[in-house]
Amino acid sequence: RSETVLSALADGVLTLTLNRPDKLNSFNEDMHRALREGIRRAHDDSAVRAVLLTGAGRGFCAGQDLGDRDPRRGGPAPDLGHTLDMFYNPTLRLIRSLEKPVVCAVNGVAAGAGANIALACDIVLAAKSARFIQAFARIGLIPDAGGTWSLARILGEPRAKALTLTAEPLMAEKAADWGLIWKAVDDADLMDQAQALAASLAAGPTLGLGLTKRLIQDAATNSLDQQLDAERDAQQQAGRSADYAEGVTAFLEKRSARFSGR
Ligand code: T3D
Repeated sequence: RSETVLSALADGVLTLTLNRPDKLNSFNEDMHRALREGIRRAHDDSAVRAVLLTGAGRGFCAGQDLGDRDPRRGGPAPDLGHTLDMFYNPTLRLIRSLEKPVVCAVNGVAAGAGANIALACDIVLAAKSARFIQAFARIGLIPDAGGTWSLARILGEPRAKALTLTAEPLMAEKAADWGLIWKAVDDADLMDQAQALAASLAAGPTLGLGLTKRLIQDAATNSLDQQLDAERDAQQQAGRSADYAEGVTAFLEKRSARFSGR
């Protein structure tokens, strides 16, 4: 049986490649489990200092494998709330709670939950030919995998509603113009740029980067007072790290810092 998620660790970067290219890397249960295991490993393994998520073949991810939801097979209607609880939501939470940077290289179409998993990552690069499709309305579902949350938050209601109610594709360059992703890059350059970015993050001050990620995420729901307190606590922690001492020493010695991630 072929692996549904390829996993490779090099230079502190754990690369997770969704690997059901014949189905545009849509999710079956096996791929759900494999992706979740991959991100759990990133939580648990201190050798992992950044994650790079991408897809094999011409697509990034087409969301749920609809072949596994064929109503023509009969039987009761599927319990989709349960599958969100079992599969999509834990993965989303693992990505957001990982105190290490997650780079997503969207190599091709990202549809349904596939689009929204990409948007949950910390820095998203997309090939110019890639498109993001909130495909749910085409099949009578609502945008899940955090889509209503991230789209409303990043784009505001007018664009979030238009994208989700029409299911119109959004090309990568426009997604970047709208601030939904970090960058759209030439297709041929995508993986080089994404790998270089992930490698430079993995060589960074991991503890400080993890705290920064959490602060930015928490800012949306914190008051300024709460956020100032959270910054104080995080800076207290960062100030005790070996990487802070190294960063300042390297500056004073006019050389590049060699961060250990601690
Ligand atoms: O169920 C739950 O647990 C609830 C959670 C739901 C989360 C969701 O993600 S719901 C949304 C599910 N996804 C979709 O509705 C997208 C379906 N796919 C498409 O609309 C199109 O495939 C794309 C717009 C993504 C790409 O179009 P195109 O023309 O580039 O490719 P294609 O020819 O449609 O697809 C290529 C192959 O992949 C094709 O197989 P074939 O004919 O070559 O054997 C196609 O059937 C297969 N494929 C693409 N998406 C899926 C899929 N097979 C199963 N499930 C898919 N989602």
